[in-house]
Amino acid sequence: MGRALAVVIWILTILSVFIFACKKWWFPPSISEHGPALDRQFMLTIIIVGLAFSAAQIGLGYMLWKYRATNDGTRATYSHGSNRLEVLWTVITAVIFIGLGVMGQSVWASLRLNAAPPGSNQVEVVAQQFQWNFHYAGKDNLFGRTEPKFINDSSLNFVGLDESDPNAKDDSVVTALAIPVNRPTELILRSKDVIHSFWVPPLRFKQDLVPGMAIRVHFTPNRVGKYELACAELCGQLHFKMKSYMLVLPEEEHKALMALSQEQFQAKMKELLDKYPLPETH
Ligand SMILES: [Cu+2]
Repeated sequence: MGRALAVVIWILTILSVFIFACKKWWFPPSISEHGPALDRQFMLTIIIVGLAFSAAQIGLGYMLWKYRATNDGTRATYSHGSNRLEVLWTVITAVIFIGLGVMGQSVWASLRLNAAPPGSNQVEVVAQQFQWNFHYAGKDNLFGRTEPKFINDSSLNFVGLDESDPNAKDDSVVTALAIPVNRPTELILRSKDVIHSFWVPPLRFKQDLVPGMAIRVHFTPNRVGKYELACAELCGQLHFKMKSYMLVLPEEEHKALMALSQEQFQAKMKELLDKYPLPETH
């Protein structure tokens, strides 16, 4: 029985490692400047934990095999183990995991803790059950004032835009995100009700939207196209419907879009969403 269990554990180990190593179910290609650094960090982590996992499972199988029940009458002996070894592998594990955390935090922090570069394209994002609202500043590059008391879903004022503010005149609010390629974009993320999560896998970006907070994040997409945008937080019954698209547009096309009025913007957005196909999945 001990031998059989050992073999099962080894087979499971090989299968688990194979699932990752064959890369059949893997990330879509990166479309952001920080993507490759994040992928490198991910690979480093997966290789190190993969080695630790394999060593632990092979060792577990070996112990099952070696100390299996036998009929030769030998009695089990007690071992207290080794305090020195305990301390050693605890320290090694701590160093490895804290080290990986420290290495990874520079990419993470550069997108979240550092201010966006000056001249970044800004979009205000307001999430709600179960819809994404993207608020664009329009031609004047100034966001109209928003206030919770102006929020009125039935008259389609999802973000609470103050219509009396002159800066709001050229603003647009649509349910899809359009940003320029090769230029930093800053998102200001808010939620009206519960926690949602902005997630575009090829962008290598995921960030929660928390009620009561305006969370600023920034990134630079470097490939034109249409990408799926999902809510990655189970936010209610219709959570699965909370999806949209992110369009990464050539600079000129983006500029032309930003100059349009709300209705034209909406129509043009529809046209662009039809124009760009989703990337092929492999
Ligand atoms: Cu959601």
